[in-house]
Amino acid sequence: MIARIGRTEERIKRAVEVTGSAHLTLIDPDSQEPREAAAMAHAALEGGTDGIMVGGSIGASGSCLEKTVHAIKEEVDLPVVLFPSGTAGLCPGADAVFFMSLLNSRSSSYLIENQALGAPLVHRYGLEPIPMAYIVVEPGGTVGWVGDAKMIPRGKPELAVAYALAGKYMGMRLVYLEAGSGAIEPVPTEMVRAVKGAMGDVMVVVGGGISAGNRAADLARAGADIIVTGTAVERCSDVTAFVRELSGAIKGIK
Ligand code: 1GP
Repeated sequence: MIARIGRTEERIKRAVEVTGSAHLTLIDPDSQEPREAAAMAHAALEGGTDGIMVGGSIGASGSCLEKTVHAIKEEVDLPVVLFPSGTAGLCPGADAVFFMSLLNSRSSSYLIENQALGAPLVHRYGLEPIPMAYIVVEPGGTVGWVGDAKMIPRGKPELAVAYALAGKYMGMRLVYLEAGSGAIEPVPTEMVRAVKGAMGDVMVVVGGGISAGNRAADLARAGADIIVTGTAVERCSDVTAFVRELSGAIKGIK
């Protein structure tokens, strides 16, 4: 039997097809109380975000994770996708999980071991697994350090293309170019352009350090299908206005 694309992946894909690029809001459950996270998700929905990712490199686990997912699901009718840094980042109640392998990690733990240990939980919790190649680019931030990544140099788009193609050939339907949460500079546009050029139908997700609409627009124009913002949403004073600026800047640009 041929594996079918699940409902949540279909919803995200549809958002990309309709407007050219989609926006996902990343919420770290360790950064605020569950009800504040739900309020943030609500404000992001009003601003035009297409889905909520829940995860973080440190502390995004246990009851704080589960309560946050529950509160967000109660509050908004948006796809809620887990973005785990390991098995502890899994919990019931979300719609889906980005089932990722950090392809440029030096550690088998982030390449396959967490995935093997987490797979039975994904099954038990009824989460929709969305297969994704995760590639960390300099500076890489906390996730680069925690994930023991051999980071892709910013001036070497061909290395990012090589890893992304490997992910595509292994059947991953999304590739995520990650500069690290709070990065000073997002992934370079030339790298995004080169990766999207090689990816075809595979959706290219870009995150890390995207702090303004013009930056998001440059990345979307270069080929990013999905723009992820976390830190800037957390720090802004008006989530709805900020997400509206970002999603307005990327939608319809391609
Ligand atoms: C981190 O790519 C995400 O994994 C989002 O990064 O927090 O910098 O928006 P920011």
